[in-house]
Amino acid sequence: MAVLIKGGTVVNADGRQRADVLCDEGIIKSIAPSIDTGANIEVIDAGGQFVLPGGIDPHTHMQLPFMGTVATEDFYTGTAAGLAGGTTMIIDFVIPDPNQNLMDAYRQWRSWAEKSAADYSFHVAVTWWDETVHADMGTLVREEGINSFKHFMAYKNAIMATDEIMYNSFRRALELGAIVTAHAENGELVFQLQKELLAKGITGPEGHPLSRPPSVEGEAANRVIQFADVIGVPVYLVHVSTKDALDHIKRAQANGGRVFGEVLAGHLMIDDSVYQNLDWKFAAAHVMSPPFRPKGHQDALWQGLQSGALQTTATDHCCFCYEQKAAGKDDFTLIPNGTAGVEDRMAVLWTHGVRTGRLTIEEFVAATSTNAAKIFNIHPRKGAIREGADGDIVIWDPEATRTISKKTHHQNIDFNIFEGMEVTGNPSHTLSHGVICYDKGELRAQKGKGQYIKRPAFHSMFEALDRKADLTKVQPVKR
Ligand code: URQ
Ligand code: ZN
Ligand code: ZN
Repeated sequence: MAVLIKGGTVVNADGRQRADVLCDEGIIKSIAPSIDTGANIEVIDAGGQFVLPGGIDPHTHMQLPFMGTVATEDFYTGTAAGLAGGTTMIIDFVIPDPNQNLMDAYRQWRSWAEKSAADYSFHVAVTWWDETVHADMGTLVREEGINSFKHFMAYKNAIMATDEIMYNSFRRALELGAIVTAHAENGELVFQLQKELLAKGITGPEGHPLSRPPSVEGEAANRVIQFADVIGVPVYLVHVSTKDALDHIKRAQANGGRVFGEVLAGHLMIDDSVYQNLDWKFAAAHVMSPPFRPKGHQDALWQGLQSGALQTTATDHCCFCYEQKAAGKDDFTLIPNGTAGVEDRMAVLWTHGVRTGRLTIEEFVAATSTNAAKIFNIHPRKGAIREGADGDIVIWDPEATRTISKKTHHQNIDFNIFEGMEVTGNPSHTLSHGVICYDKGELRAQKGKGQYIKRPAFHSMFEALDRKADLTKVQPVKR
C-alpha cells in the first residue's frame, strides 16, 4: 500500500519546503508541491506538521551481556520504542569478549537483531588483538558492511582496549577505509579511584562520579585524538560528556583533524546531583558511564552541538532494571552501567533544542539523523527526505505534548531518567520503509521487519588523508 503524506513541510538538514511526499515499495517515490491521491494509497494529513528524516540513534546496546547480567531491552522492544519516538534506525554494538573470535561475536549479535522492528547496523568493538582480529576486521568491512570499529578505553579487566590494541586496530581501520570510535575514559584511573573510594568506605552510587571525574574523560579524549592523528585515521568520540573532552575535540577540528563527537540526550539535560539522591534506587538508576556531570558541562555540550563541534545525538540505550542495579547495593562498582532513552531522544532535543532557540529545525534534523547517516556513510539512503531514499520518515507535530514517564513509555525498563519531563514536539506518525509503524499513539511495530543496513568503507575520505604515519616516504640518514 502506498502512503501519501499531504500538506506537510519537508525539512532536511539543508533546508525546508512545503511539499507532499509519496512513499511506495519501501522508498520515497516523489516529493512535489501537490501530489494527487488515488486507489490503494493511504493518505496522512500532515497539515501544520513537519516531515522529517527518521531519527538515527548511532549508539544503543540492546540485550547487551554486561557486568554479569543482560540488558532488559531487546532488539524488538528497543527498536519498537524507538519508532514510537521517531527513531527509524539504530547503530548498536558487537562487543566480543577478550579472545572471542570477532566473526563469532558478529554472528551472535546478527542473530539477536533479527527480531528488530526497525533498521539496524553495528559498530564492532576491538577488545583484544591478534592476527585473527586483523583478518576478521577485513572480512567485516569487505563482506559484512561494517565501517566503524569501537574502542572502550574504560572497563579495565573486561573490555578495555589498551594503547597497543588501539594502535593495531587504528592502523588496520585506516587500511580498510573504516572509521574508529571510542569510549574515552582512562580505565586505569577509574580502576584505581574505585579502589581508593571503596577503601574509604564510599560504597554508594555517589562513588560512581567520584571515580570518573571530568579529567578522566579529558585525558582519554586527548589521547585517542592524538592516536588517530598520528596514525591518520578519522575518529568519532561517543557520548562526549564534558567540556574537558569537547575542548580537545574543538582544538583538533580547528587544526584540520577529522574528529567527530556525539552527545547523549541525557548528558545534555541531567547533572550529577542525581547521585546525591537519598533514594538508593534513584541514584543507582543513573549509574552509567561516563556519569552525569556537574552543572556547567550541560551548557558546554549544548554549545558544542550548536557550533557543530558535536555532530550527532544518541542515547547509549542500555537498560538495567532495579533488581539488576541492586547487584551493587554494597559496592557501586558492581552496579551495571546503563540508562535508557531511545524513545525520548528526539522529543527532548526538540523541546530543549528547537523550542528554546538553541537549534533550528534543520540543525535538529542534522543532529538526530543526517549527520549520523553522513559520518557512517549511509547518506542519502538514510537521513534525508529525498526521492529514492528509504521511506524512513517521522511526521512531527510541533504542538503535541506528553509527559515522559516509565508508566507510559514503551521501553523495557522500570525507570526513566527523564521522568516527569513535559515535552512539546512529538511524532504523530513514524514510517519505516514507507510502512506506518506509529500512528497517533498506536504502535504498530512488527517483529522482524527491521533490516540490517550495510555501511560501505570510506575510501574517498582516506584518499584525502595526510598519512602522517606512512613511513615509506622516510629515508634513513646516510652517515
Ligand atoms: O559504556 C557503554 O557505552 C556501554 C557499556 C553502556 N553503558 C554505559 O554506562 N554507557
Ligand atoms: Zn560507552
Ligand atoms: Zn555505549
